[in-house]
Amino acid sequence: MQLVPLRIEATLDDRRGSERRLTANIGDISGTFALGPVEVTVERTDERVSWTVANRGDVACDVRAVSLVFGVEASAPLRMFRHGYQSWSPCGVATFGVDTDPSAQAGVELVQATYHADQRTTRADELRSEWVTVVADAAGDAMLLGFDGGGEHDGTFRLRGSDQAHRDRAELCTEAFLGGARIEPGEQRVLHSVLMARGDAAEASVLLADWARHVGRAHRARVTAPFQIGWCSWYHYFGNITEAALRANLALSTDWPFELFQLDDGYQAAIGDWLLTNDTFPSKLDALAASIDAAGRTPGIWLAPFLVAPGSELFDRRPDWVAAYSGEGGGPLRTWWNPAWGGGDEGFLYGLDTTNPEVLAYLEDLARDLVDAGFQYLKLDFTFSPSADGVWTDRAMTPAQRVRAGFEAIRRGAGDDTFLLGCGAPLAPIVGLVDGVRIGPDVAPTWSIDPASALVPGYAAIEPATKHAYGNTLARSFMHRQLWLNDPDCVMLRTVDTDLTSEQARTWAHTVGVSGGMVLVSDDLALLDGDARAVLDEATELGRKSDADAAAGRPAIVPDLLDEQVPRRLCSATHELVVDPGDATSMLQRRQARRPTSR
Ligand code: 9PG
Repeated sequence: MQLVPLRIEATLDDRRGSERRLTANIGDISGTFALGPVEVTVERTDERVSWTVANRGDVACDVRAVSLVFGVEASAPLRMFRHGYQSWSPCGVATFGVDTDPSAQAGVELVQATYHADQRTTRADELRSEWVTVVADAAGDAMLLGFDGGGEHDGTFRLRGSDQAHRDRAELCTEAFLGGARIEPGEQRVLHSVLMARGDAAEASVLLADWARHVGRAHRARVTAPFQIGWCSWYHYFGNITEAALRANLALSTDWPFELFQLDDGYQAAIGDWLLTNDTFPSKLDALAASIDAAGRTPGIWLAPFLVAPGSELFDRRPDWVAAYSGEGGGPLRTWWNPAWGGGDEGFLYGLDTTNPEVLAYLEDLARDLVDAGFQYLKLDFTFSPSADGVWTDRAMTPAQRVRAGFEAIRRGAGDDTFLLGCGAPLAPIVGLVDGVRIGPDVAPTWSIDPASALVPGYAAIEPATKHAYGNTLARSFMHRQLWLNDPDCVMLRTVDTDLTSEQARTWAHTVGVSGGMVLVSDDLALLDGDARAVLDEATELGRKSDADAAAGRPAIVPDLLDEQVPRRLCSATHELVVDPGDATSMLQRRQARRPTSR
């Protein structure tokens, strides 16, 4: 497989909301290229493309994206490992010319803003991957391309047909996504380099682990927290959790090996009013944390720090703290929709403006207050919110910088010793700030759903289903302990109040175990018997071994990552799990030989 440099493209947002595309043809990739007012310099060595973008004009320029476009010389069919933008975005292999981007079916910007860096609909023939990708040809030659960071801007790889006449001839765009960030006259920005590595399609997950280790080291990934075992209130009680139910589970947890005890969504007075409890929680937060602490567990709490409900006290006090919609009519920027949360405006939630220093000070104080109340673990959810297109106070900041600024503020307030879990989180911008990251969609007390029943066409795989969490756990196993601790989402142990069979529950628990990721139980403990406990013990025993290997630089690998839409094999140093994703039957085998260690 060869990548032949063809063009540089720049997309500028003009003041009226339309795009302006500029192109420069290139022969030798290294050089300085003018695209209207924009100047791009590129330097390529064997394994790396370094580049910068500058504004050489005399007026400010809103740069949406800058891309290097390569022609792909390879034998068809081409396969692409699609890595998703945030925690819940589906990941897995797709075939060029066969599969499509979900946005091409949906065309719903609120949804696309949630699951992708660029919320605009892709071209019809396009496949995209965020931050990193592996492309493989028919001969099994594979190439990894990955940005060497993500704190300054997002990075998107787009595999698309070259033009109307040659749709089958593929081009690969490596795109620095700046989201319309304003670049002043004379200003130059260094872009994240693109790293390239070659290998065998069957070793894709080893290539990915090598990339993740490199990026993790370069950005001081937080990878030293102990192996996590805990309890989370969400997947049995959901929003109906009460203080009484929380306390009942705490009392029942005595004989369970939980270090963490985490309260999820349902305690808060409103989205945005995180320090106030609602009627179902008569105690204040500090009293709840004290009870958890007295039981010998680490108190954990959920919040969606960058969202605010129109009916909240926070919005009432500071309506000027939200970003604005840039389209006709303006108004507060809606970044999520969940009528169950209440709060007026038809269930829409607004996005706090993380480019406003006052908002950052509020986030820092909020995190400090939660830690002072006794919580040493914060689950930070729906954190994609600052990435949406809109009018933000500081127009120079990219979406990635807006996300990172919010996390930085929370880390400042929470201190170095608090475990931060990113959820619904854009992955690339938060390396070095979080200890753990949710790496897949929500589990549910059911294995799979009918894709035809999807709420949003094309986006079935984001809906809660244990199979969806399973797919991402395999696809992102390479990240564990290289970039953070992976949270595959909770094991589902109960055998009543569930559609999961005990074999499906066990398959999922074994998947979590072999992945080495965090092991969280989320059942009403009153429903669990000795068999459930045995499954948890199997998962934690598998998990501790796999986790220790990941910490030594060898996360679990997936030999069929580029062969199957939903992979079937997950291998730690000691075990191989083989799963039929159709019905979740599985086989767990002890491995004979240790696989070769990577670099
Ligand atoms: C609390 C929950 C739990 C859960 C989180 C998150 O795409 N969606 O519509 C969607 C809705 C909810 C959701 C994820 C995705 O769940 O992952 O663990 O904390 O919030 O509300």
